[in-house]
Amino acid sequence: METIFTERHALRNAKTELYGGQLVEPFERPSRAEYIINRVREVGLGPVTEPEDFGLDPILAVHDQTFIDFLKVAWTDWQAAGFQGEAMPTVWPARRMSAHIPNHIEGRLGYYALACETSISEGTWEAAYASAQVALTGAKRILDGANAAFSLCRPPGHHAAIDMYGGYCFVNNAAVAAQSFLDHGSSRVAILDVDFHHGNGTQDIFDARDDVLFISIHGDPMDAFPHFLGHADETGHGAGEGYNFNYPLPPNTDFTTWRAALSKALHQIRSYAPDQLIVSLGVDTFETDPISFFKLKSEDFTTYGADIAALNLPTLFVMEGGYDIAEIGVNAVNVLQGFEG
Ligand code: SP5
Ligand code: ZN
Repeated sequence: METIFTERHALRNAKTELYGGQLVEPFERPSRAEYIINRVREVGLGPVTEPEDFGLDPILAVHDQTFIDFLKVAWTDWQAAGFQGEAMPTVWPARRMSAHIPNHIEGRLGYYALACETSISEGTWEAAYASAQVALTGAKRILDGANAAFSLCRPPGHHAAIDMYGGYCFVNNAAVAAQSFLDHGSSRVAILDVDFHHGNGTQDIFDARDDVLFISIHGDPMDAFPHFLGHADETGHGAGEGYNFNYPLPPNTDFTTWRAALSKALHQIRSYAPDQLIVSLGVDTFETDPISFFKLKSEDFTTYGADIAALNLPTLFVMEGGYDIAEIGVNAVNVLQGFEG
């Protein structure tokens, strides 16, 4: 399987994350991608290639222009305002407040943020743009006939909504890739999100549409980030009703329970008969992940990779989360090797 990767991911190198009332080194850090690419090379998964540049249009096909314009200038506007630390919001348009987009960067950060743990730092936009190109290049490989590809995206994307960033995500790489499949002639695309966290951004983008089936298996939002989306009763709206499925699972969920949810999801994907499958591949379901509460073991990733392969669909793997960095390469590549059989 080909891996698409660029060192430009390292342009996203924030110094701070707000965690437990302290500013800590971000869990989502450059070494994550280095461990994964090293493992890809160590096992000889296949060629590692650079992304092509498809420009902004495929990003704007799923995100609001004003939001993307904001991401481009957020860091320089923050610096121009004279702040010393990294950019993070302190105020939000909460219940019954105005929907005006403020002028000042502090107001705009609150308007476009869905969480404030994710600070915006120098190079964040450039890395997020490159990450989306990695996803688009993987999609192109599939359109050109590959049965699978691995887009080693960083920063991740599945929390990024039409006009919101957060959860370490800025541009929704999986959604950009899905839209690109549709814009190149596909009728239906399925997105299976196996990251520990609910893919709220992907759900938001395709909520009212029937040309993308979105299914997510994740920590119950009653107990886990992003807390405000991902319940089982969210099944889509309008034309999209019946094309969104969530499998929220409780603390300490083990692989047997997790795999039963996957089996239902795979059955739904098979019935939908998509032209392509995109897997939002987070390995923060691992038993020793520092911010998550599922109990998958390394060999379980291989097992479920094979389960996904049984669908026999052209499959694009898009990297999302995973924060036990020492094991992230083994776990992510186990899924890909399990898929390849
Ligand atoms: C892409 C991705 O995996 N994003 C995850 C973002 C989660 N950020 C908030 C983390 C808060 C974790 N709180 C867990 C407490 C554990 N004791
Ligand atoms: Zn996650």
